[in-house]
Amino acid sequence: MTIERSLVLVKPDGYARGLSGEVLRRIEAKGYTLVALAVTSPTREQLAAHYAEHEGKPFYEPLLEFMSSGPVTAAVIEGQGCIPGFRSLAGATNPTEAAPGSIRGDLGRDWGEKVQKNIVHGSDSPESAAREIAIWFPNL
Ligand code: RTP
Ligand code: MG
Repeated sequence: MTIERSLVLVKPDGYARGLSGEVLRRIEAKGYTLVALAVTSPTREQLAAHYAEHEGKPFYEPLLEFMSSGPVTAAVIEGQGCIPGFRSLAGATNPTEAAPGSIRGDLGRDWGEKVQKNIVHGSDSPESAAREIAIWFPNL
């Protein structure tokens, strides 16, 4: 059986608010393992590859601008079911709607900006995880 891996990002809003440790704490408290960890300032090329599925959508340019606005904490996590498991820890995309108890529900809010600043990213499928891990951790 292959153990599942997911790519997690603490986005620039979460990094700037000093929430990297809190996000990593919740991942470890859940029982997932950290297998790679880095603070990095992504290039436009990296972000375009990461968000290729959203190219052409109205929030695409604001999203790339936001994701370029400061460092991010990138992690690869591991554990049975960690892809849906971390999505569940993260909560709904819109922090206003995200359930209390989730990262976005507990720590996020609407800041009245063009793009939803929602603290974290998590891979949404095994295929996305493999693709995204190769973008952020090419040596893994
Ligand atoms: P993520 O990929 O970051 O884990 O979030 P997600 O799956 O919950 O959301 P997705 O639909 O993949 O969108 C990617 C990111 O784009 C921003 N977004 N803003 N209407 C908006 O303002 C809007 N829609 C999406 C969010 O930062 C979202 O996480
Ligand atoms: Mg997504």
